[in-house]
Amino acid sequence: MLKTLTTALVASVAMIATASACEITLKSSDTHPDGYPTVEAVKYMGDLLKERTDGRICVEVFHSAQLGEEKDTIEQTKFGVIDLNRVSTGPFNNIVEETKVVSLPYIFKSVDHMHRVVDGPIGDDILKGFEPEGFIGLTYYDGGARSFYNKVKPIKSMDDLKGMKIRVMQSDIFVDMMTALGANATPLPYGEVYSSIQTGVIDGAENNWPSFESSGHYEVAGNYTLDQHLIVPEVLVMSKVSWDKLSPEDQALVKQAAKDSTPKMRELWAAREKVSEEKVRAAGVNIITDIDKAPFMAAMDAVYEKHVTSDKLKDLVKRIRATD
Ligand code: GTR
Repeated sequence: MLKTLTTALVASVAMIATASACEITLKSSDTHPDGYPTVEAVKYMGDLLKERTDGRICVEVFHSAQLGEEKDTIEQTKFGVIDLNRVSTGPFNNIVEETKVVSLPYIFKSVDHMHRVVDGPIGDDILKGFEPEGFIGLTYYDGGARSFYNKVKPIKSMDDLKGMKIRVMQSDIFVDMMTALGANATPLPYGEVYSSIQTGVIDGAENNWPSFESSGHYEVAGNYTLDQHLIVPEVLVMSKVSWDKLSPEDQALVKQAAKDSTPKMRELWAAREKVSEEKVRAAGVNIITDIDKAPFMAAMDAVYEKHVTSDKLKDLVKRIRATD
């Protein structure tokens, strides 16, 4: 008994010592479960930061939406309640105008094209758009290509989508995208998708392989059509409130550690995409690959017309299209 108590005491003293070694602990949010590439990448960033500051600055990742759904955590980040947040650029569309361009359907020719854009000056210009809204855009992560899945029938053409209730991320662009495709858009938080499909509130949703798999959505939506209508990058942002509390030297260290976590994230992403695809296929999901993307692409003109109206966005779209 005494031995157990002593061991417990030693363990807790050790924990306090470790915890107190961090002068600053940055609280970070992620909707995905532990082990998911984005979660692991932010942990990696934290390891780099800890190492580079001799244990002075640490990062604590709250995965699995422990701090809330993306839209709510974005608000909390603005107010400095959450320091770091890893989210899709989608839920930022109605807040940071520049993020709209990377959420446009079929704007990128491929994931490689998206990398070339966000890794260069266009990506930097978009990140700058976060600051006036109370966020520091630190770096980009990958979100693969998003495709439709549903529990009703295999979608092989736009006709099949007609009238279907499809969940989208909470952004006007995605609502308009679904309308242009003839479906009924249902914007919902990510955490509500599984039960909404199960109970028939919606017929399906859309996402990449790792999200389709890790969320378990493939268990309730057995048809996955690889139309790849969206390649939406993800971002790691910091609250400007938290950022302003750091010295310029520490700000530079945070920024660098974030940037350095992107190649690691991409490596983890590539591996996870394969594993997730294997798991979904093994579960017997009907994967539809023979799909003509041209009509889907043509329908998107309406979305561009409605959303790419300011000179700023027109210029960004032009520059993205001029990037090889
Ligand atoms: C995932 C993305 C999440 C979240 C989710 C969604 O691909 O990584 O950040 O945006 O999609 O559909 O809500």
